[in-house]
Order: sequence, then C-alpha cells, then structure tokens
Amino acid sequence: MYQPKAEDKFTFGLWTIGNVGRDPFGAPVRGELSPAEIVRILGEVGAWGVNFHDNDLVPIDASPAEADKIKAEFKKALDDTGVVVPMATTNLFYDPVFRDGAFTSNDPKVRAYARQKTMRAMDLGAEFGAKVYVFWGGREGTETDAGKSALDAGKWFREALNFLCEYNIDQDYGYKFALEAKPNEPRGDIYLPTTGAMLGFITTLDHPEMVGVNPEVAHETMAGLNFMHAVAQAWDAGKLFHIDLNDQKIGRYDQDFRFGAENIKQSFFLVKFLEDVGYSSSRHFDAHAYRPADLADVKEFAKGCMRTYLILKEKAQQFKEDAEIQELLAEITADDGSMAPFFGKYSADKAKALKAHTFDRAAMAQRGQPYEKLDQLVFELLMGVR
Ligand code: GCO
Ligand code: MN
Ligand code: MN
Repeated sequence: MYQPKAEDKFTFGLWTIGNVGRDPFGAPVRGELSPAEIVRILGEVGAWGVNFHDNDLVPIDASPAEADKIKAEFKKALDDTGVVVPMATTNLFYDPVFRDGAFTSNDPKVRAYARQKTMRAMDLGAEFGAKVYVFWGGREGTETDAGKSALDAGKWFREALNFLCEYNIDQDYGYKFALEAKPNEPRGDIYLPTTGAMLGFITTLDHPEMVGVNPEVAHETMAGLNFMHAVAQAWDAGKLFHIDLNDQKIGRYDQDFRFGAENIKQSFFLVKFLEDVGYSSSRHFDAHAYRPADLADVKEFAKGCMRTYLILKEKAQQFKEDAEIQELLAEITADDGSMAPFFGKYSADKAKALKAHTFDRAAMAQRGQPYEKLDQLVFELLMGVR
C-alpha cells in the first residue's frame, strides 16, 4: 500500500536528499553524497525523478575533465535506476558574486554573468532531458531600498527572462519556465514575493506562453497565505508548470519540512485539489530531513513525503465517496436554477431584468451553510475514524 509509482511523478532535488544539515548557526551534520549516490537512493525509495541546480551536479569551479567524470557517473546511475531528470535550474544565490542579486543586481557585470550561467545551466539540463526550467530568485531583493530601484529591478528581470526565452527557442530546448516566488530569505525582501505577483509579472513578458509558476507550500505559508488558493489561481491561468511540495509553520523561517509534517488539513486540501483537476506535471518535494537525521532517516524522510501524498490522495477519493459528506456539499452548493437567467454574458436586457428583480434578503441570509458539520467530517475522515 502507498507504494510510489512512476505515474505519480514524485521527484526530489539533488539538494534535498543531499542536504547536509547546515544552517546559519551550525555546521553540516551529514556527509556529502555524490549526485550518483543520491540518484541511487532515489531509485531505492521509489522516486520517479531527480532535479538539480547546475552546481549541485557540477561544482562551480570544476574543470571540464571533472565535469565529464561527474556527468558520466550521474548518467550511469540514471540508467541503472531508471530515475529521470524532469527539471533543472540555476544556482544564482550561493556564490558571493550574487550577494546583491543576479538578474537584478545593480552591477551590470553580475547581471550579464547571471544570464551566461543560466544559459550554460540550461544546456546542462537539456543534456539530461529536462523540460521544465525553474527560476527561483533567492537573492533578487533587498535589505534596504535606499540603493536599488524596484522598477529597474523588475525591468532587468523581465529583460533577462525575455532573453532566455529567445535562447530556449534558438536552441530548440522546448523548456517551460516556472517562476518560484518567496517572500523573504535569504534576502530581507524578495521581489515578486508571491505566486500571484509572479502571475501578474508573466503577462508583461515577450513570451508569456512559455512561462508559468512553481509555487512552493513553504513560501506562501511563510507569508501566512493559503497555498492551495495560490495553486488554484495558477491552475486557472494555465500556469501550474511545476510544484514544490513541503511543509512549514506560518511566520517562521523557510523550514522546508517533509510534506504533510505540519498542516495535515491544508496538505489534504492541496492534494485533493491537484487530484481533482488532474494535475499531471512533476510532484516535486522541495524539502529536507530534520537536522538530527542520519542517512537512514533521510530515506525515511523521502519515503514519508511520497507516502503522505498517497495517503492524502486516498483520503481525497474517500471524500468523494462519502455519502454524508457529499450530501452536505450538495446542500451547501444547491442551485434551483432560478438565477440562471441573470448569469452568463452581459446583455442590456439581462442587466435591466436583474436590477428589477426583488430578492428576499432575509430568507437568503437564513439559508443553512453547515460548514462546521462538514469540516468535522473532514477531520474525522483524516483521523481515520470514518
Ligand atoms: C528554497 C527554494 C529553493 C528552490 C530551489 C530551486 O526554499 O530555498 O525553494 O529550494 O526551490 O533553489 O530553484
Ligand atoms: Mn523553500
Ligand atoms: Mn522551492
């Protein structure tokens, strides 16, 4: 039961399984794993795919010979395990050169270098078959607005994406770009801090059809927002190209906990949404194990992410089949059809008829909406007592 299958499209980043447990207050607590070793672990726990930043695979200072060796070992591990590479991305945050941002740095040399690094990273991702390209601008922000224009920053980011879309076309890579928002951390404030902000920004690009979003549970939750609502908006816009699943307490630092570790009900509504609409891209776990975990526990962390998703998927199915729940839903959403003439496309006649209609406001305000009963049933369903 709850064994992951290829069609679940569960993926992990090299940086997730490979997370060494470093934090701002403490040194690494786990040994480094090579990319090939991580792929073998993913094969063992039953994941479908692995994603990487350019420098997760090839260190920033690697010689061409070193790069070739790492890539050959990685390729062999992929072939041996059947693990695939659906997504790639660029590390534009770790190296000191990006201390004031990449595409939005005030230094034109850094902005140009960020484009060069991204083109090379796109080449690397394409070499392994990646079709989604994520942009997470962790350093694209400020601590103080004294020295950087938010307007210029937006313009530079737009120009960079337009340039890279053309490169994608030029090379015939067929990437879809997925923009990942985060409100803060590591910068004091990060530009375009929410999925909604990204969706608005995408409409200003030269190739909006090529660009969508990669919403992350932890990031909207840090800001105290309802993640599933952001996902629904992205889905409605046809822009849900990728998703980063993990968990998080509201208002904290970016915790990137195991999927479902914190907010069981919200995780359930998210899985239910993705399954109801038929989301079919990667289900990527952008999370890492608790710092005290050893390698055996890292594997439990990875299995736990996938198992929780599958358990919640089963619960979503039960929700659909639960007669009492469905009855309540039918009651809450009941429609006697009497308002149909007022809906749909505008016409002057419709507007006139609607303005003239008399509503029984007092009766409408009394209609039952048993959300309490329904929510308790959801709770009981999730607790396994239904
Ligand atoms: C974070 C971010 C990152 C990005 C990753 C891919 O919380 O630090 O979510 O993990 O998703 O860098 O771009
Ligand atoms: Mn995160
Ligand atoms: Mn992420």
